[in-house]
Amino acid sequence: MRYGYFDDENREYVIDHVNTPVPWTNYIGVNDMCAVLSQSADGYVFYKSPQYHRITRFRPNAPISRPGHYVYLRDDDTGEYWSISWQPVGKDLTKAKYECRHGLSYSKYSCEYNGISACQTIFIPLNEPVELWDVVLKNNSSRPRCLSIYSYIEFSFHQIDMDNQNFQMSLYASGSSYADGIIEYDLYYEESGYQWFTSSFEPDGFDCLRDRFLGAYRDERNPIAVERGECTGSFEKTGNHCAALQKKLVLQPGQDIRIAFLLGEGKRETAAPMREKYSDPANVDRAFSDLAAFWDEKLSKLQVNTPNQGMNTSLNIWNLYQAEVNIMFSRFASFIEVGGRTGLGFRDTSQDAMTIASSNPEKCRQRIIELCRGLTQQGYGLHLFQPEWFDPEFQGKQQSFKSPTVIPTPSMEEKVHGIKDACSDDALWLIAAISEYIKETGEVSLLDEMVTYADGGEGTVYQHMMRILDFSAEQVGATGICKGLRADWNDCLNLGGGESAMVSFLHYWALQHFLALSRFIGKTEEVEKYEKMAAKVKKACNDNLWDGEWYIRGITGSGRKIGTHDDKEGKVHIESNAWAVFSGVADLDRAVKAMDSVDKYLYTRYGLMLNAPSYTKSDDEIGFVTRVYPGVKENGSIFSHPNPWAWCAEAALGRGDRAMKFYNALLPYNQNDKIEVRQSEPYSYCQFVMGKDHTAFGRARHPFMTGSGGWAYFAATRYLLGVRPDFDHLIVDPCIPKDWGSFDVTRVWRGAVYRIHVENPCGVSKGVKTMEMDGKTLSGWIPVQKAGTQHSVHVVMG
Ligand code: IFM
Repeated sequence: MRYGYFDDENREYVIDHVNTPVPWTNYIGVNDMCAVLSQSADGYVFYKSPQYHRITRFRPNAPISRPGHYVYLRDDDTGEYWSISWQPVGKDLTKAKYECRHGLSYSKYSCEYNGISACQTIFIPLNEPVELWDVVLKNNSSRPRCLSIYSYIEFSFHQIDMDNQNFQMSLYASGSSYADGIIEYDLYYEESGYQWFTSSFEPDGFDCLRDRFLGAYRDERNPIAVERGECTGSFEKTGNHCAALQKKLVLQPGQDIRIAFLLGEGKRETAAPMREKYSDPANVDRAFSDLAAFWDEKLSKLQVNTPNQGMNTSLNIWNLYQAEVNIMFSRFASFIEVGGRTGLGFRDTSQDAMTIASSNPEKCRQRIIELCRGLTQQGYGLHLFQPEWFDPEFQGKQQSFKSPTVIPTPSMEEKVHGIKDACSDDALWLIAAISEYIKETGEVSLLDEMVTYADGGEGTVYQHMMRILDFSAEQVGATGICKGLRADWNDCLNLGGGESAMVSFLHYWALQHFLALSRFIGKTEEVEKYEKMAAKVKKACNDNLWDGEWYIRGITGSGRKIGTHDDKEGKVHIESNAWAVFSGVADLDRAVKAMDSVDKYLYTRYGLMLNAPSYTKSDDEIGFVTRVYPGVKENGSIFSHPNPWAWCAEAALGRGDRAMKFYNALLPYNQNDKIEVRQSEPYSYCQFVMGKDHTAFGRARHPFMTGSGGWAYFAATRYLLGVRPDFDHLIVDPCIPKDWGSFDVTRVWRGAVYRIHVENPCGVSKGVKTMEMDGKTLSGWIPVQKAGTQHSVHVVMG
C-alpha cells in the first residue's frame, strides 16, 4: 500500500493519500529559523534553538499531532469550513481532494473542495527569520463565492521545559497585542522575547487569544471563531496566545487571489518592512527561487544516473537533504525529539560533518573547529556540548536567544565532566571528518590552525588529532583492545572498563586516515610513531577478537567475551564485523567469513539487524541493550546507521552484488508501496526498523534525525559508485552488481566538473581496466584540474 510518490523533476515527494499511518514530516528553513511540519501542516517552528527559543507550540506524543501552521477557509454563504491542509478540520477524504508536496525546505499543501481550490506553500527565505505562507485561492465554480480565510498558529513559551511542565509564571508573563494588521507576541521576562504575525492584507478580524479563537471545549478542529464567521478581536497580557487573522473575500467564477501570511522573529517594528516586501508576490517568488537555487548548488556537486532508480532518486535528492538537515538542526528537533536538548553530540556531529564535506564544506569546517574546541586535553570529546561555550565570540556572554533570567553560564565542572562521561568512540570520528574535509577542499592549512581545548590550553588541529589517537591508545584493557567506557557508538552497550572491539577497529581506521594525511604532508616522525601504533592495534584485534567465523563485539569488565559462537543471544553483531573489514584490520580470509556471517545471521528483507538473536535477559555487564525489547532500537532492530558500514565492507571485498543486496533491502524508496508495514516516510532513512524478533518486523521509526542518511550517501557514492576524492586526486573505484552495464556520475570537485561515464562490458563487480579523461589515458586516477573547467572521464571496468 502506498500513500504517495517521488516527483524527481520537482524534487518533491507527493503525498496524495494524506491520512498516512504516522505524521510524515519535513524540515523548513536552512538557517536560524526552522519549522518541522507534517503532511497535515501540524508541527512547530523555532529560532536557533528548539529548546530555548520555541516560537510555536506543539503538544508532543499526543494521539493526534497538534497544533500546526494552519489556514482555514469558510464558505460565508453556507457556514461550511475546512482547512487547506487536511488536518485540523479533517474533511471526509472521499469528498475533498488533499495533497501535500514535501520539497527541499518547503511544503506545499493543497486542496480542492466545494468548487474552491487552495494552496498553501510554507517556506523560510534563505537569510530572513520569517516563515512565509504563500496562499493561492481559486473559485472553480460558476458562481461568485463569499469566503473567509483565517490563519492560525499557537505561540509557545520559549523554553520547552516551561512550556511542558511549569506554567505558573510563564502563563502570566506572556502577552499579545494587535495594531495595524500586526499581531505581536511577547514574553515579558525576556529581553528579546518577541515574535509577530502579519499578512499581505488589511484584516477584517483577528484573535490573539487562543481560547477565544477556539472556544471552550473545542480545539483546532472546530474553532468557534471560524464556525461563527467572526473573530473576536481578543488580546491580553497573560494567557495562551495565537495568531488568527481573518479576511473576507468575494471571488468571481474563475477568479484567483494570492495572499501572504508571515510569522517573524523580533518586535513589531521588524514586521512592517517584511510585510511590505512580501506583499509583493514577485518578492515571494524571488525568495522561493533563491531557496531552490541554494539546493541546486548543493545537489549539483554530485548527481548520479545508475540502473537503480531508487538509488538515483535517493542519492540525487533525499539522502543529501537528510544529511544536510541533520547538520543544520543537530538531532533534537522532530516529532520524536521535541526539542528537549540543544547542542552538539560529538560523535553524531563528527559523522554528519564528514558526510556533507562535498555539498557543504563551510559547515563541515565550522563543525570541525567547534568539535576541536569540544575536545579535552586528554583527547576525549565532550559527549554533548554547546559550541557557544567555547566560542571566543560568546565568551562571557549569554546566548542572545536564551532567557537571561533562566539559563546560567555553566562552570567548567558543569561543562567538562571528566572521563566518566566519555564515550570511547566519540572523538575518533573527528579524524575522518578532518581528513575528508581536506580531501574535498585541499585546505591542508586547516591542520595548523590553533584551537583551544575544552578544559584549557590550545593546540593545532593536527595536534588535536594526535591527542585523540593517543587517548584511544592509552585507554585499553588487559588485551590491548580499547576500553568501552560509558559506551561506544552503540549507546546501549555499556562495557565500562570492559573492551570494545568496534572502537579498536575504529581506532585503526582513524589511524589510517591520519597516516595517509601525515604521509601526504611529509610528517615522517609522526608517520613512524603512528604506523607502530596501528600495527599494535591490528595485532591486538586479530589476536583477541576473532571467533572462528566472525569477530566478537567486545569483552565485559569481568573478562567475558560477547558476540561469540557460544552465545545464544547477541551472537553476531554488525558493528564489529563491518568495521573489522572496512578498517582493513581483517585479512581476506577472515573478512570474507565475517561478512558471510553478517549475511547469514543479520540479513533481513528490510536491512541488516544490529545484532542477532536479540537479548532477552537483562545483563548489566553488557549494558542497557539487554533491557531494550527484542527487535527494537539497539537490541536487534535493523538499525539504519550501521547498515552502510556493511556496504563499505562488501565494497572492500569487491562483492558488488552482496553490497547492493544490503543496500536495496534498507532503501526507504523500495518500501514506498509497503507503507502498511513501514508506516514512516519513504523519503527518509529512519533511525531503526523493527527487527525479526519483534511482532512489528519492518515498521520504521524516527525519520530524519539520524546519521543514516549521511552515511548512506557517503557509502553509496564513495564506495559503491566509488567516486571519492583523495588529497591530490579523484579516485574512481566502483563496486557494483555484475549486471550493471554502465552508470554515470557528475562530480564537482575543487571547482572543476567531472562527467564520469563508467562502462562494465565484462560484467564484473570491481576493477578498472582503463580510464581516460578528455580522450587522454590516465594512470588509475584523476589529477586535480583547474577550477572552472569541465572534463569527460571514461572508465572501463574489467
Ligand atoms: O550512536 C548513537 C547516536 O549517537 C545516538 N542515537 C543512537 C546511536 C546508537 O546508539
